[in-house]
Amino acid sequence: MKKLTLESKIKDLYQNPVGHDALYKVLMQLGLSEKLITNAFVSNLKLKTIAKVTRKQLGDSFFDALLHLVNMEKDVPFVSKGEITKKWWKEAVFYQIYPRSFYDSNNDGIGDLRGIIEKLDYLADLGVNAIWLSPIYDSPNDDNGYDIRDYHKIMKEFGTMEDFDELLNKVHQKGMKLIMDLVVNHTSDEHEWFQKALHDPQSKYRDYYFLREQDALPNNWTSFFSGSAWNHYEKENLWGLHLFSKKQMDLNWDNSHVREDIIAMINWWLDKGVDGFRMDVINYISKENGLPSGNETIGKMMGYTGIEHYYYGPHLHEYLHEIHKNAFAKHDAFSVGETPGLGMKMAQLVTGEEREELDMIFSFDHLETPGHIRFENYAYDLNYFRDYMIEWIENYGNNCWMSIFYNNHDNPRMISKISSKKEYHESIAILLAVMQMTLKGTPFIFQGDEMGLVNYPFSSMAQISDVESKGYYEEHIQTQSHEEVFKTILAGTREHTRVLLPWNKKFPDHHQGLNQTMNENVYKAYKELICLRKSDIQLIYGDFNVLNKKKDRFTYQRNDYLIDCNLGEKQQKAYPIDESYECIFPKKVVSDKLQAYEARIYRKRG
Ligand code: ISL
Ligand code: CA
Repeated sequence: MKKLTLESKIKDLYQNPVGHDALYKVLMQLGLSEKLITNAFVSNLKLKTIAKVTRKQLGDSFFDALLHLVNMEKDVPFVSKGEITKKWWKEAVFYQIYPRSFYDSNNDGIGDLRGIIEKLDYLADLGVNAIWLSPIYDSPNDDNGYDIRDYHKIMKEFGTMEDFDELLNKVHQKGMKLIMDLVVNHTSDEHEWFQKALHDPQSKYRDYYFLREQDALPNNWTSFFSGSAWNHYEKENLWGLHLFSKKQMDLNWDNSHVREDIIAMINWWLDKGVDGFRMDVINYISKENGLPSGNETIGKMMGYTGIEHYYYGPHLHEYLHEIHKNAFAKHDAFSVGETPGLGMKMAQLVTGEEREELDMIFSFDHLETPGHIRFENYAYDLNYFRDYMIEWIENYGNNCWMSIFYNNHDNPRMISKISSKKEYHESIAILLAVMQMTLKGTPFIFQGDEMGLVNYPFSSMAQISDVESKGYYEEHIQTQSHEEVFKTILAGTREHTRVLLPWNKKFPDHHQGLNQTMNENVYKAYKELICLRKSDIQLIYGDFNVLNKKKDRFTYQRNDYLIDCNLGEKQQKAYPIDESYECIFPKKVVSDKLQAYEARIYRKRG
């Protein structure tokens, strides 16, 4: 990859994978077409020319910061058109369990491992064949287990290691796989390593974290959970870096002992028999040497200052490869990285199979319509989801493989984002399921998707315990009224997907009064669709051809299958189908019109 300078042109920047993803995101956010920068005039503009005319808006050092970032990537993605390698995790249907709110077996208000064991038949009946467990390790729960105190112990409220072993055994007996959550960008401040690091200057653990002895703040980085990313330890006179909460201290991956210890821990779990890991914010592990302050303009654009120094850091590829080689490859284990901020080209550089870094990633760019943020009350546009899926499926390459999901424990429920009108919720739920099970990629169902769950009607901050929402509230209540802040919290809070699942029994916890129930029609649809997906390899490795992508419409073909989706409220004429096709989902179709949010699947006869 040639080094970019201010003399380089827009087209050079767009050819660089990091530059490409950054520009692409900006275009999307501004609602502009890619054509704008691929046209001859704009694409030949020199960066210094643009720097000159945007200096007032973007500041002096914006382009220097951008060039520094893009020049860190030396490789170009390889995009294969060849055959797809077959893997179990490409054929599986995953189900994410957030243990705290999945199923409470002993009525103490907290979901637990025995609860999961009890519900394995339910999951098997639904048809899922792989489970991702959000963290179940020992933790003081500042961030519900994403702050790990001991990687080798089970969280007390969730049960014991015996319970875990039984769970793993039973999952395997049912022919399912189990992946764990791996949170290694940071540990809890109560982890033994951090305690030693903080209290003993001679300890080898001091360099396991980013601890700085100085008067002034080490840099201007901000935390994802509001405020500075540095916590000051008065007694020890030290600053400690935490990209997330004050109780989640970032590990220094540049220290080879950190990497060795983490890799040993990963192997310990893999030796136990777990089938892989979902790797929490794994693209943040390599931080720029010296932790330089972030560019203020980039900080404002991305929402977090300093992010350009760690979301695609200098040693990311090296460390991912090291983990792969020394742990995953040995066990033939599966990895899916949670990688906020990575666009498609960067994703190709971490998931291309020839690179031996990660198997798959979760990209998040489809979770909000561009121009909007999670903490905002707006209607999500499914036309954008369609375009995003087409873009990725057509260009990601056959050496890469996508994950397909709408929900997780960090986001409000997708159905509510799409429409506030209750009468459409069931159709939307089924439409989402149809696309998830027939598009090219691996589906990750989040617990409750199959029940058609929507957002929870919280009425006060007292019902919200999430550390992110609490930080958000404290920060914004300084300048806004309670009503205003609460409205945005209601739109974006992670609490929506953290309420106990409504298994039709009473809930003794703070979510009492839960008025959601499981929607049987949605459950049946999921079950049928999962079964269909598993019954025919064409729906996994088959081709993908778009037949109609007009407004509010998504019609596509996967070899013998034709999927016709209405993405809006207005009735539309169904795709003209001849005798050679039969409608297999839903079973009974009477009209030649697609109703609001209706989705159909046809299959070639014979
Ligand atoms: O919710 C977010 C913060 O604004 C997301 O950006 C989220 O923090 C980000 O996707 C990383 O998420 C993961 O790591 C966090 C944890 O709180 C999330 O639950 C986890 O999924 C820190 O471990
Ligand atoms: Ca319990």
